[in-house]
Amino acid sequence: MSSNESLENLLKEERRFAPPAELAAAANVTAAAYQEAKEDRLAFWAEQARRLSWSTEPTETLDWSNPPFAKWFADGELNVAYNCVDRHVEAGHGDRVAIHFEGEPGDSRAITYAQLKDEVSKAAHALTELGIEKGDRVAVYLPMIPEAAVAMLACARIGAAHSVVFGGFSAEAVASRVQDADAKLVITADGGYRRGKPTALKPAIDEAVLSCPTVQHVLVVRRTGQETAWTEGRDVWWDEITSRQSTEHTPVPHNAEHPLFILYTSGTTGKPKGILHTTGGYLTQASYTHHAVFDLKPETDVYWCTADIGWVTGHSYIVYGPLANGATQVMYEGTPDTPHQGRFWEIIQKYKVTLLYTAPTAIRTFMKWGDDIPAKFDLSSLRILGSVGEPINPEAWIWYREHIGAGKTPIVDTWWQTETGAMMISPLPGVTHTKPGSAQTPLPGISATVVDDEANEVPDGGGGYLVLTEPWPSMLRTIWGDDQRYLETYWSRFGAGHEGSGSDKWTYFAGDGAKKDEDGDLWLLGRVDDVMLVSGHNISTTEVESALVSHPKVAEAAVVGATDATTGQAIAAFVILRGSAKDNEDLVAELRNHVAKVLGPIAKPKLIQLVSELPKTRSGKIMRRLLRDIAEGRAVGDTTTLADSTVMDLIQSQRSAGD
Ligand code: 6R9
Repeated sequence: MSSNESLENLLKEERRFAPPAELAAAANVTAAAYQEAKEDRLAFWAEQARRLSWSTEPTETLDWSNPPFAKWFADGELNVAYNCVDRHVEAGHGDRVAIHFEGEPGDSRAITYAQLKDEVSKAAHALTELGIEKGDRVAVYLPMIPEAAVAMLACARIGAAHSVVFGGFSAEAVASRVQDADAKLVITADGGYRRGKPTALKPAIDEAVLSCPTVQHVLVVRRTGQETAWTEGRDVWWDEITSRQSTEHTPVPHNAEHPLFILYTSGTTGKPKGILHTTGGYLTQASYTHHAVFDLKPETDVYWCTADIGWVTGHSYIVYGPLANGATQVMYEGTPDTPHQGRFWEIIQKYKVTLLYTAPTAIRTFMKWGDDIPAKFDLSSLRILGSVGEPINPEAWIWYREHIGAGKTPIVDTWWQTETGAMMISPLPGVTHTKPGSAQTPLPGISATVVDDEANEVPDGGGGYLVLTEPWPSMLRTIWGDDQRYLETYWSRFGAGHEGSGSDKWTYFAGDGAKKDEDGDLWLLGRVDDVMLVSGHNISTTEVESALVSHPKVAEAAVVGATDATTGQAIAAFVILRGSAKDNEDLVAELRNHVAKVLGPIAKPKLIQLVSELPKTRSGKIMRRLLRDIAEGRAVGDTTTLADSTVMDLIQSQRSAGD
């Protein structure tokens, strides 16, 4: 992309929503925070670090003497599990529910902070009995059950880094991650419930560990009770080993820069990157952002994040942020349509959920299922709605606000990454006048902007690449075992890390396209690899998708650029209709014209294919690479990270039926 042909500013959004007066009046964080952080960013973060209980208070905030390798609060010491559990019990909140667990088959369990402390303590002793020591790595491969949080906190407590791997990944995917981290222990379950039936998990681990010589034990949580193959001496039942441990466990302090976890992100090519997060800075920002962006009032709020624990959102906004803040939260094991398509709304009604955090992919699925489903439930407890994972299309944003938020709850569209560890760009619910589809403003203490190819900051109204221009507390520290790849992937495109740049400023390249609107607000436009070049114009897949979703008959759309002899790339769109909409001969023409009207004729898709599903990762991101394979008539590439591997066959058959 050249600077004079940067991402086009095609989509105009004029709607604005002021924060509710009542919320603004009592908000945890006000506009003053931006000013305070601007005056002295490091003092601001030092103050936020005081949200935590330190066994040794840090005297130093940031050590950036060896960029891009950061140290935050480097002379401080703390225990993350103590901060997430014990201190709430000591403060007299032991009877507060930490987790309302809702199993897919309908079983439920309420776990108080006092009980959580006992569970984490027993698990910490069990890990020690199994030979796990400070500095070791433990792989976690579990369904969405409370033991997943307990296992992570037990690792944190004794100073072993966890590496959580999605319960849906194959044996091969698990093996490569376990090998890369040299994990000594794998924690798994017999199985979990998904789509109404028990799904085995342990067989994948049995297969994976055959090629993982560092693994000494497999610790197995009993969830489904299904028949499970057993290797004597290696395998240990979780309930058997934990039940004989003491509920008292003294948390030992760890240095602020001690590794807390590794989480693998797939990346577009090559082997997965093990993103390393450490202790003090990570917990500071996870806790602060959860407090600020969800305006959490721990005494009265009921929070629910629908992410899986195997995704970074589950780490920062199910386990560490909310528990550090003493929140009461819902944890749900299953899928949104089991046993019926109103399951989420039923859960919100049952627990009177006040704060909901979910992904655009889920919201668009609910749009597809129809407005009448949420309308059957009492959702009046909700006061803030969050979104994460992908750009949220303006129409999906409006639908979320209207049909879930009764037309009045603020929507916080939170941009961040596995690498950033915690939220970076988001509205503040009591401050920001929100705009559908825009993440808007860097949070207090965060520096983000948009640059062109030559690393020049673009003016308001311009587009280019999202960059982060100052280090932040929860930033990744490196790629596990590969400092060089860390440098090359994130720090060598712009700024001081770029050869010959002449700049002494280190600049983090996020890999996302973005634009600044006339007010200077930020719009995220998807991964830069997904930007299309049509007849010399850069067009973002996100904007064409949003234009399609703004048509009343469309629920969801995925757009890719397919090689084209005349235009370089041609726009190909895969479209899912809303529940009530009917396909007819003119619809494709109508949709093409609609895009031309909203964005201009240049953005008119050459091909529109109606489909019933889209290929998505387990965290709900559309895998456009696979759709590009179809649009260009190639064999479909690697599908191992797909949530449902049958989707590609389905799309192929719908494509040939449409031809
Ligand atoms: C938290 C998470 C990171 C990538 C990121 C971007 C996309 C996430 C977004 C968003 C637009 C948002 N992304 N949140 N794009 N608006 N609010 O998703 O982490 O799985 O590492 O993905 O997700 O493309 O670069 P991760």
